[in-house]
Amino acid sequence: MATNFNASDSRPLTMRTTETDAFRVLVGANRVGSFNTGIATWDGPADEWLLPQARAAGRSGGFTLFADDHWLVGGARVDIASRYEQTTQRVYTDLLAAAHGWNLARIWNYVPEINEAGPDGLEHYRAFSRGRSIAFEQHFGPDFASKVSSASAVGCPSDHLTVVFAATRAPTRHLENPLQVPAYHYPSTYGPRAPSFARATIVDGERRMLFISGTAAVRGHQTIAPGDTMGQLDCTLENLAEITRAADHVATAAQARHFKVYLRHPTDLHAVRTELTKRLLRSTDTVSYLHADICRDHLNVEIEVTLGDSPFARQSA
Ligand code: 3EB
Repeated sequence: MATNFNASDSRPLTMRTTETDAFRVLVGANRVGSFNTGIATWDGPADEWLLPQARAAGRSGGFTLFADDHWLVGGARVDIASRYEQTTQRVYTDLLAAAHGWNLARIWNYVPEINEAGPDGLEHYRAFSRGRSIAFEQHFGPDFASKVSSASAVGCPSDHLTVVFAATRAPTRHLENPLQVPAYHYPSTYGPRAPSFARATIVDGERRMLFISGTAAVRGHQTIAPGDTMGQLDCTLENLAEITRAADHVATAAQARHFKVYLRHPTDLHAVRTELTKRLLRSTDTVSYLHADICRDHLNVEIEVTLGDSPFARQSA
């Protein structure tokens, strides 16, 4: 039988040899859901445990679901099979069907070889963004931008796309950062379809929560301090301060704060951690430093935050 090996088949993937420090998303009672991103954890917890009181709630399309009375969390881990746009569109069509009747609050995307180009020359992140956008448009119609939630999309050393979402019965409000062009309005120089996410989502439940999207050195729509990690960190911290202001009381009242810091280069860990410890972090915060490519290839650092005393227990197992 003839076998065709394309470029991505022959490229060795940097899979981790140990499972212990590959970052995993765990869901539900007894961690019944487990989604391994393959991402190396350099410091802090190597997992986040979502909805520890949830029960398994079956499957929908590619998603395994977990639920309690107020929240629905779903995870899918699918072979990307070098078809980024089609695979992403299918996964998001499944996601939006699974979350029907709930309010989307947060989506985490772990995208294999995120900065590599596909056979047609389109960067994988851009193909991913295209598939995601088409799925949103088909589900919500032309006004879909107002429906997108907070999110992150980073690289992962795997051949599987991992997508995890959290949706709620409570009302949600999606926020934008006044210093940044909404991602869904990025010009087409960044790809044929703009990324479908909001800068943050507030959940107005019994206990309020704030999900801040992956935040990087983007001002307007432009990349700031390309290739300069510490310059990018300054801009990222300003962006975080601004979106926190936009969310007002929710952020400042929060006791529990969970950070994930994605770094492209191992050599940046020490300086970034030192700076964040000095300028941002409290002793009660949970922080994981993770090795991941960022969706624009000149970006070296991205930070996401989840705030609120929540049913999301985010600590080491
Ligand atoms: C940016 O501001 C940086 O495509 O879901 C941050 C958060 C970024 C989410 C996504 C991308 C995404 O454009 C990248």
